[in-house]
Parts: sequence; structure tokens; C-alpha cells
Amino acid sequence: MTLKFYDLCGAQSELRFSPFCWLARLALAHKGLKYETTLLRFTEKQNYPDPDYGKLPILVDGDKVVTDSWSIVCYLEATYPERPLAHSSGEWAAAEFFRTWTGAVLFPPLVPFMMKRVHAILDKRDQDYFRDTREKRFGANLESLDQKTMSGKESMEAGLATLMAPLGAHDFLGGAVPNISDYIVFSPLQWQRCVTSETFYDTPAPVVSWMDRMLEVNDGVAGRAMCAGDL
Ligand SMILES: N[C@@H](CCC(=O)N[C@@H](CS)C(=O)NCC(=O)O)C(=O)O
Repeated sequence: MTLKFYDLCGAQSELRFSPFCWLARLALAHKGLKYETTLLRFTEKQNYPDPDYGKLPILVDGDKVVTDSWSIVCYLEATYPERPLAHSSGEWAAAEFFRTWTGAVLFPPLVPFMMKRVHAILDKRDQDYFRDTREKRFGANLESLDQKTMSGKESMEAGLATLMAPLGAHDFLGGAVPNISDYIVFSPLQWQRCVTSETFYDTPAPVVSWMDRMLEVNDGVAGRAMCAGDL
């Protein structure tokens, strides 16, 4: 049975940027699973395997439709246990920590910075949809959200400084090899990397080195990704 992965793309179909899609995609790559990819835009929900859910990523495995990146991770681990994403319940416990930490510490400063820049890489129909939905969600226009970016510098740098503790002593959050915690923390940074070459914070050297390693693992799936900044 062929696994089918539904991923979000920008105006250029090879520009795949969603942090949640990256998490699922990195989990698939870690497991070395073969799958078919369908690239879809925000406004093509009628072609999503679950149009009512209306979000990506989605994984389809036979008649099983798995929505939500973390559910996809858990489904893959349960269904395809070879090449585990974590090797012990302790590693899974740490992953739960990093999942909460990433949501609480990395996403909040990144989101205001990213909105205007994600908008710029979408096709016209998606741009209208994205502006409308995000401006309603945040109660502010995308440009004024961007003005909050500089106030996120301190919290982003404090968050990345925390990562220096494990990454100053280990190559990966998983130790000598990457595990699911690495993919969780890396996904929002890969989101930024794919969308823009701009930044608003300084990254400590051990985190830069870890990022470089993350771009190379699993046959360089993350490093080979199309980035809007390179176009
Ligand atoms: N909790 C979900 C969130 C997925 C999500 O929000 N995906 C965004 C793309 S980054 C999406 O498809 N949004 C659809 C929309 O805004 O219409 C997950 O982890 O997969």
C-alpha cells in the first residue's frame, strides 16, 4: 500500500514551508518510508483528503486518514516501528517537553515575523485567503504584526540560549543521532528558513552547528528544500 502525504505549498509548488508539514515530513524521512506527495494550496481544500478538517499535513495510509502532525508522528511510530523516532519512554517524555516548549517559546516570537513573509510567497488566491483569515485571527494587519517582531528578539534569543545546554554537549537533542525532539524544534526554524532569508535575532553558535547538521540528516531532505530566499 502506498503512503500518501499531503503537503502545503506556496505560489511555486516546490516551495513547501509549513512547520507542521515539515515535522511530519521529517518523521517520514527518518523512517525511510516511501510515499507519494500531493502539493496543495490553502484554497484547494476541496482536494484535501479531509476537506472539513481543512488543514495540512494529512497522511493517508490505505483507508486510514491521519490529520495533525503529531498524530501523524504517533501513527508512524505505532504502525512502522522500525527506525524509531525515539528509543525509550524517556526520549518520548523529553519529546513531549520539547513539543510544549517549542509551542510556548519558539512559535510566539516567530509568528508575527512570519505572517507578512508567508503572505509574500503565496499565490494570489491564497494571499487573499491568508490575509483575511490571519488578520481576523490576530486582530491586526500583517504589516502591523511585523512591527511586533523586534519585541520578539529577546524572547527568541532566550529560547535559543536554552538549547545551548543540550546542544553544547551533544550533536543532537536525541544525543549522537537525531530523534523526534530534534524534528520538533527544527520544524519552525525550517519554516523560517524556507520562507525568508531575513532574521530578527542572533543564533548561538552551537545552535547554528546543530541546524547545519539537521540540514544534512536523512539524505539532506531539509537542506535540499527550496527556499524563497534563494529564488
Ligand atoms: N495542529 C495541526 C496544525 C496544522 C495547521 O495549522 N496547518 C496549517 C498550515 S501551517 C493549515 O493547513 N492551515 C489551513 C488554513 O489556515 O486554512 C498540526 O500540527 O498538523
